[in-house]
Amino acid sequence: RPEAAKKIQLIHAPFWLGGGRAGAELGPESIVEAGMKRQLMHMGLELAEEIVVDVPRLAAEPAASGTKMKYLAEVKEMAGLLGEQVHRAAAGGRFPLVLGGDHSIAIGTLAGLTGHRGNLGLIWFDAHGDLNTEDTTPSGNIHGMALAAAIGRGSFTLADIPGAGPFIRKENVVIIGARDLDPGEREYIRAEGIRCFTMHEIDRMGIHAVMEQAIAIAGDGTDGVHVSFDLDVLDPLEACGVGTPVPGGLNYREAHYAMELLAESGLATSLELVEVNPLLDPSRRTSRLAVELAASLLGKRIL
Ligand code: NNH
Ligand code: MN
Ligand code: MN
Ligand code: MN
Repeated sequence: RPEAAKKIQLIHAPFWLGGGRAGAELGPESIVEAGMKRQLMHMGLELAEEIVVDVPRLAAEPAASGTKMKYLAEVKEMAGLLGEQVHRAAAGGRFPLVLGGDHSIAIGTLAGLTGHRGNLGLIWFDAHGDLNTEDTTPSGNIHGMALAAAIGRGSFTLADIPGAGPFIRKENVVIIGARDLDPGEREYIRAEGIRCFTMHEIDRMGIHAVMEQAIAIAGDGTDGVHVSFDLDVLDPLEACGVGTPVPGGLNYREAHYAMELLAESGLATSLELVEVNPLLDPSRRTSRLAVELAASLLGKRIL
């Protein structure tokens, strides 16, 4: 079990420019409306006053800045502002629970976390690899480059964000649930030996064995583990409210069981939930799932 009930710091990062599809900026509010605060308080967790980061919300067409990376200036500004809040929360002993926003917000979250912890492990739940660079991106969307930035691959990295600490060591990174990797990402994963449990490995080994290995890898010699949870890791039949759905993802129980094992491990020191786009899911089921998964990671048990 996680050590004695920690204080949770909810941080909203209402940002969509990294994913290039409007609606992701409505994710944080939608997740709170779906009952995040009620749920956490019901579990006896203490909540710090929630923070809404004043991210750049509107922008003209991406500036022709001599880069293929769309909205790079806005992403940098967002990451600096978010990182500051995440660092403050972590340094204050609170558990940062960051609500996105598209996955580029992870660059801000990780800037803040690495500013506080020198040796962070990272578990990346995602249908995608998010390991593209300016040179390999098929879309120019920076959410597809967030993990690359975290480990120092490419021309835009954590080092470009004021206050960021060291890159995450590749040896302590795990990707879980991948099923849509771009050619440059596959090549990089193979060449560098990035630990990537694709849906194929999950089918073969089962989610229990995958999570045991993932926890061992992310926890090996690290002083904290961040869980970056892209809701598109779930099967679109469970969670249709994401910008880039890919068939064949985690089912409801696999995802919950993964969170429950993380809770048992007591290893996770922060969580972010990203890519929820309520415009694509009038039922708001995806937002409710985000609440339930956070609860499971934070120690909610069936019995
Ligand atoms: N790999 C594609 C890209 O880089 C899609 C990324 N989309 C995501 N990533 N939602 O998690 O553009
Ligand atoms: Mn992602
Ligand atoms: Mn510090
Ligand atoms: Mn994804």
